[in-house]
Amino acid sequence: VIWGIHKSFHGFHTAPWKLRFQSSGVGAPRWNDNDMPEEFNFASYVVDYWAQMEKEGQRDPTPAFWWINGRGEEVKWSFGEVTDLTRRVANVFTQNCGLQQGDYLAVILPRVPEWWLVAVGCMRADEQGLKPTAVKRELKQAVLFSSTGIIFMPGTTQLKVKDILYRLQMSKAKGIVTTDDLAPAVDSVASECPSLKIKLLVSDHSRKGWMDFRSLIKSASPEHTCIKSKVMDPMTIFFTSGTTGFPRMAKHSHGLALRSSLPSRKLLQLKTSDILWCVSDPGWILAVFGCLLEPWTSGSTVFSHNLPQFDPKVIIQTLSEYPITQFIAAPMVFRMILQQKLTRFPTLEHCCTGGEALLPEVHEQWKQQTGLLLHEVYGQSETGLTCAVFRGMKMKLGSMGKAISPYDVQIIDGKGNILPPNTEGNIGIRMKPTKPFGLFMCYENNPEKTAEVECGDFYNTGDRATVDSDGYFWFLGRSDDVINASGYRIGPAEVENALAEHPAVAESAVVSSPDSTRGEVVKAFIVLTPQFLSHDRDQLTKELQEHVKLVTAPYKYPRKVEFVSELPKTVTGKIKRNELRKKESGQM
Ligand code: BCO
Repeated sequence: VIWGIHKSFHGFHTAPWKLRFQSSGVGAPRWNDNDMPEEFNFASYVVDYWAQMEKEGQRDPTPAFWWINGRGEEVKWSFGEVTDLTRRVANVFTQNCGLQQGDYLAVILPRVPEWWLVAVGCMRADEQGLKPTAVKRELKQAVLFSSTGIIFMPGTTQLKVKDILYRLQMSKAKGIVTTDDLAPAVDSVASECPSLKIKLLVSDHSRKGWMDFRSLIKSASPEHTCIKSKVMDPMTIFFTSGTTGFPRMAKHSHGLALRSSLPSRKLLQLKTSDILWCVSDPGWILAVFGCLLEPWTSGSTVFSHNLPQFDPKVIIQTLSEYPITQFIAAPMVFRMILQQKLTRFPTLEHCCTGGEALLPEVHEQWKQQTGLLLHEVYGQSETGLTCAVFRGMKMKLGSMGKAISPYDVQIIDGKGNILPPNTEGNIGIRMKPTKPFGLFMCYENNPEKTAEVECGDFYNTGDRATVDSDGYFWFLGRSDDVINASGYRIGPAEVENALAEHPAVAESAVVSSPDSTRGEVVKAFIVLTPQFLSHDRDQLTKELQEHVKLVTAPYKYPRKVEFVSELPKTVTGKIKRNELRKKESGQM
């Protein structure tokens, strides 16, 4: 039981709501496709709206949030409870922690209920939030306030000490929220992060130097007036890998959340009675979309299973035992489920996948074994959802569907010229003359990289594709050296830097390599230092893999290793990764 909140807390099941809407009632969108309201805040416009609907008896008596952990613990919250708890969290941030609007908060949490509270609490946080509105108005007239909340920066729990240090230093984060598992790593680098003032621990135990998040929430006031954020005010940052260097900070505005409210985004056609389970790690934009924005915008139930380790058998069991109606996961998850003995899932109606290309045969097998279609979505940390096979739309096998409004998605050449149908080029999103909401604002503190991805009037995704005359996009691959393995975007330099720290590695080149199970995996070509030349290669491979898992997030480790005497290079000494990639895909 999470700090006393379980299904009987606040008596969700006994709430005497009167049903005015049928259980099939679709969550009404309140904006049109190209409307750009001046203000938008997911906490007040969505969460509080549904809390009010509940109060008026206009929403099904299904929970807003349903969490299990496989060890018999369960949490169920109504929207009213989410409103109450996230207001408390906003007060914890602003009153107990002294965080201010625009401060950065690193959030490195597994799938625990507090992840939702932190995200929404950040969105609504206003350091004047406890003051009556009239007083706030007067204060605002006196001082020019920023109108954003606290900017939350999700990160996967696979991050290691160096990754955490890099993130805290790059962002100058004022605070971090994490669990017992990663607190020692944070402590080991905290002295190198002068901006870090607040450490919040999600745990049943206390730890020296850390604030106890759970007890602070319990004792905080549930009164908090949500910040009036503008659509283009910053809301969140995702760290995302590029071809060179370390991950960049893709900064998003509240417009990212507004996109979920558009009528054209009848992507999943969620109803208030739907129960949506998205298994993405909370560190990725897919989780922000699938575990938070999309389901709650429609007033649906978010389902979550705190899986410490990925196990397809547990996924199958959960889909069979709980009344889940919609399921979102990376293609790799569907591939792993298909390797098991499947049963049909009694309540499942709709499945959606994204993060890496979906192979047509996976779609076919899924359809055969479950009777359900697999709907592909495409997007990046910079763009959020960009293309999709909408529910009910005609499906073209192998296509990732059509552009999602308000994005104008085109296939462009290297100068930003629009290419005709069925011509290979880069996927571009129009950003001039007007940047659409939902598209990232910039790479924080990195105007060079931000400028690099601008191409004429477009944001250049760096992904190659074609579009047919019906507007369906067909993904082809990356135009650069970035690797997409199991739905993770991995910069080769991050893996090469980790390998370089091992005494056996003189130099290395990391590229993607096709793989029958995982689609693509990370492969390292390694030139050994003289003293390791006589070492057992299998042993060395294992040692290097374990080494990478230790120094950086383990999902990046090279699943394939090849020892070579030299690396192919240009006359200026640049590694020709392209050549290695071609060799891997059998083109050479
Ligand atoms: O393969 P190994 O068993 O040797 O190693 C695995 C893990 O066991 C290991 N590991 C994980 N945590 C560790 C650890 N080792 C040491 N310490 C830790 N704390 O490291 C390896 C990690 O690989 P993995 O994450 O691929 O593991 P696994 O278990 O095979 O997981 C499979 C998937 C499918 C669950 C996982 O790959 C996954 O979640 N993929 C999806 C990622 C995703 O959601 N991408 C979406 C990004 S957002 C986006 O693209 C926009 C789309 C709209």
